[in-house]
Amino acid sequence: DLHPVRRALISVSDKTGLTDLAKALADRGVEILSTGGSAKAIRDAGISVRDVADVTGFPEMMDGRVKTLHPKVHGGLLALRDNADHVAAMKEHGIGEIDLLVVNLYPFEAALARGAGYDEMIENIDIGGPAMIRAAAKNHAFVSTVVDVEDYGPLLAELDANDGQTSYVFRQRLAQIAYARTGAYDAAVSTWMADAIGETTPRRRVFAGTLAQSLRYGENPHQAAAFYTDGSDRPGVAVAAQLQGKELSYNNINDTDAAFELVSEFLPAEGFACAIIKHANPSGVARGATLKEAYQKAFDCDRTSAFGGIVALNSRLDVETAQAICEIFTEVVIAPAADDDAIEVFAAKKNLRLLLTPGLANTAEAGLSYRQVSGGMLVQDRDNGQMALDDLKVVTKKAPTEEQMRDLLFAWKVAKHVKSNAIVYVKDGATVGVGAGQMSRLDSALIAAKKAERMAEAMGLPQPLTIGSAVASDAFFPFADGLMEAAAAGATCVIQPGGSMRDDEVIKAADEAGLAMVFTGMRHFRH
Ligand code: 93A
Repeated sequence: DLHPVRRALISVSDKTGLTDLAKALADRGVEILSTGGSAKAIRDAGISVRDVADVTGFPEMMDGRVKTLHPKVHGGLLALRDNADHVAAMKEHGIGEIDLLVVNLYPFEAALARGAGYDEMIENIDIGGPAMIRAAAKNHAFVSTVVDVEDYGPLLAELDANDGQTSYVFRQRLAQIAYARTGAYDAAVSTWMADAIGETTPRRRVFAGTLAQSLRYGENPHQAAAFYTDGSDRPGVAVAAQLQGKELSYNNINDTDAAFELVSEFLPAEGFACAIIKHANPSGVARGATLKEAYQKAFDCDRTSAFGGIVALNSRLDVETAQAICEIFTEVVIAPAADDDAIEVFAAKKNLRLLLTPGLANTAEAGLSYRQVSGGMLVQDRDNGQMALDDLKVVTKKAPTEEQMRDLLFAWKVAKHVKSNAIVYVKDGATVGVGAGQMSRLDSALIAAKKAERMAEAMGLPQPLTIGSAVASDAFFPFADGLMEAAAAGATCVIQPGGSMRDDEVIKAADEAGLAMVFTGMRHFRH
């Protein structure tokens, strides 16, 4: 199953390592065919090369749109060398075998990343390249297909180990990589087009990413993992610049994403905000008159859980906040920007990663979210639901005061980012109890209140901060019990979607307990 490499076709946009590869191939007696720019670079390096145009008898034309789309190329890639008819056809039409294809495609993803216009994007859609890659990879029984600069070294090593030949297993592996590349490439084109024409429905979409990072392991050390980016320019962990600290782990990336999406709910124009995340749920979220105050209030919600957490900030990190963060062990800090002296404070903390993003994420922006299940993928619109004061409906005799309303909306925004069943108590612009991920809403209410009690004890407060708080529930209270638990914990106002069969019962219980309650009419499940 060894097959010799006698003739190679090289056509690359990314010229990295090109002349070294060409030289190494020429030194091994390989004849090189190549397209315009690649051929020029090879020739300029003093290496012998033949133009594809010379082979096909056709010049490259139409701005290069047609250069390798020719039977002399595709026949040479696709012909079965052990099939008499194929061999006869090659002979009859003067087609020479191509044993090695080295292609990297027009940089569509790079054009996307720099925000190129429609026409430029169109010109960056490679046609001839993927056609050759797919042809060569199909014929991996004989042909080696290299689509990644990273595989130049292994290719040469393979040739040297096998006296100028490649093994079947090696070609198979290259073919699998080749189809991953063409698949991801077309997925990027389709996804770009969907955005360009405003197609947001989850149907008829394709998903693929570009490998951004091989991770040391997944959620657990026995799981292998990698991080793929989808080329989106949405601010967040994927596009953030890491200023210091070791590589992010799988869990870090997941938690940092949760932290940043949450803090992005709070526009800097409306004040400083901070979210601290543990295991994808907030241990605390707060606003503050200063960023440091926001951090400290978020920290105070659950000082125990904040240890080893991920801190997301909605504003430029300043030195005072950096110093406060450094008082406990923190895994990651993500912010839109940072002052030089704040960066200096972190520099002493080698294990802390600082990520800077180009602004906050737009939480109202349309987009898709997907998750994998056994046998498939679930795709839906991103939860970009927004709630303004005017959208709220007061359902109790008592209406919330302006101050309560502010806390209710704050609690609602946080609840959107807490795993269901979510119960969030808020007081004075800070969470004071978060109940997450319980199978019963009542349990979430109980746990959040319990945690607030523990914090009050630890901080030497006369009573838990849930006394006089606002409470949010991500979905309706199916019964009055959860609501009554919140009232028992000291909540005085409630925000929830409403829509339960027993809404009347729940409203009546709220009135009897002297609570003010508003309905949002919108649910924020998050599982
Ligand atoms: O415009 S194309 O789709 N038409 C082609 O026939 C074709 N053949 C190769 N683009 C084509 N290519 C691409 O040109 C390759 O995939 C590679 O990215 C690029 C190399 O061009 P050059 O050697 O002129 O720099």
